[in-house]
Amino acid sequence: MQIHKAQFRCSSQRTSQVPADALRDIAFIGRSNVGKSSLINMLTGHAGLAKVSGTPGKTRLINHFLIDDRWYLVDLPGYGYARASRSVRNEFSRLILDYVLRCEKMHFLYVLVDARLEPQRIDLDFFGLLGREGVPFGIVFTKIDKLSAAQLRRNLDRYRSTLLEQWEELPPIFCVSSADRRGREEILAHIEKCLTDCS
Ligand SMILES: Nc1nc2c(ncn2[C@@H]2O[C@H](COP(=O)(O)OP(=O)(O)OP(=O)(O)O)[C@@H](O)[C@H]2O)c(=O)[nH]1
Ligand SMILES: [Mg+2]
Repeated sequence: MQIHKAQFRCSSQRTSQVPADALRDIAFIGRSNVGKSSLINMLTGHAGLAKVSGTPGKTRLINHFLIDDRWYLVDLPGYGYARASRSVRNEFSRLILDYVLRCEKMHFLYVLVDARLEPQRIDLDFFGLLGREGVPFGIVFTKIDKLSAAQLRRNLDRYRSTLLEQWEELPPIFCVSSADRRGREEILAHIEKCLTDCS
């Protein structure tokens, strides 16, 4: 799939404010600073579309980008930003959970994890929740340009074994770098499949 047109549509503070049309959302979520906004810019080929920052907690709202007048790519706030105050953290979690678990537009969720890190409790718990709630999701390992091929293989093996302690079947797994654009075609092909499978 190619993306020809990507337009910022709106930022929502709550699920009731998301676009009311019938177009489907493909959303990106993950811990703060994992590279959600960078990946959205890389996939769309628009460098400044989603705001990227070295400071965690940059994306605070549900951002909808209309793609080729056909579907929405959604940038969500990061979870688990330890330095945010408790009330801000709670507000983020409420916003995220309400959207992810209850919004009918939400069609497929890519959960991003930093390929350099060992499996983090907060991500594993989140996968568990998605599984229990029946939310369709995939895992995207980010920033793979910061690892050698051998390190990446080792980290992926470790991650898969951890997941297999709890899951009988693994969700779709992708590896990307927004720096060198690796993984772009695979994700775009998967999005296309998600959009056509259930149309
Ligand atoms: N080397 C490298 N750096 C990356 C990659 N993706 C993101 N970064 C850097 O990581 C930092 C965070 O990127 P963002 O895209 O803003 O992360 P985010 O997940 O949207 O962050 P929040 O909105 O704060 O939750 C920025 O400094 C990016 O330049 C990547 O694939 N490779
Ligand atoms: Mg962001």
